[in-house]
Amino acid sequence: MVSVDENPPLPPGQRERPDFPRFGLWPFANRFPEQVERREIRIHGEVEEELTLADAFDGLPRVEQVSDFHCVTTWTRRSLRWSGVRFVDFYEQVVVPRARPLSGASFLVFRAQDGARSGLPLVDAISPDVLLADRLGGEALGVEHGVPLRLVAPAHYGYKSVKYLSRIEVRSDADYRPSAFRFMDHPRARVDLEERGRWIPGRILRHLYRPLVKGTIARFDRAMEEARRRDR
Ligand SMILES: Nc1nc2c(c(=O)[nH]1)N[C@H]1C(S)=C(S)[C@@H](COP(=O)(O)O)O[C@H]1N2
Ligand SMILES: [Mo]
Repeated sequence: MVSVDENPPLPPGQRERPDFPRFGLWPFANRFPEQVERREIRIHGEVEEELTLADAFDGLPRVEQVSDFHCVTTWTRRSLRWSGVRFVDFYEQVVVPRARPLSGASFLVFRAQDGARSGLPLVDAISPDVLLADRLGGEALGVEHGVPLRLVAPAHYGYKSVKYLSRIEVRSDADYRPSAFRFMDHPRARVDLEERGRWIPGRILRHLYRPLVKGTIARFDRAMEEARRRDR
């Protein structure tokens, strides 16, 4: 009998969750996007032409992708259905011809409307499974998950999948200030290699992070509730 493995094993140190909680570093729980109407994005840094695009998707083919999402604190949500454009299409068809990155361009820093930021080597960012997404599960992204635009980089820990994305800086080095302490930000953060952070091995970090999950989710939930009450 042939057995089909419908539930491939989770990456090292991860545990599955049935839900997809709003999540992040504590200071970001109470910060929200200022503008949710336009998929506007600014390209700056080591480029010949800095520019602001009114619509990052302009003319690019829309794609759907089902992928798992892995937070560095060890929770995984499987099979999320994203819709958006491939980051590689955006980079090659918009950023390269219009902003014209300088020859040494090798690293991208992603910045968000809430002040969060993280970076990825260009080689990782142009992997075909990296998306600029504006829809999740057949619906427009909400404030919980990154309206109006977020990065989705499924092979990397969740902190690389910047929500409320508003700026992309092109660099020739990986030197940027991450949202968290530097030891918490690995320049690549590949899930399969358990690159949770730098200097401290992922196998150790997983035990330090796991106890933080519950409280963080509660804090982000509470902040969301308060924001909804304010807006009513
Ligand atoms: N702008 C922004 N992007 C962010 C964060 C954040 O707080 N702000 N948190 C990161 C972390 S640690 C994770 S695990 C995911 C969580 O995505 P979700 O809130 O849509 O579940 O977003 C990432 N991107
Ligand atoms: Mo995370």
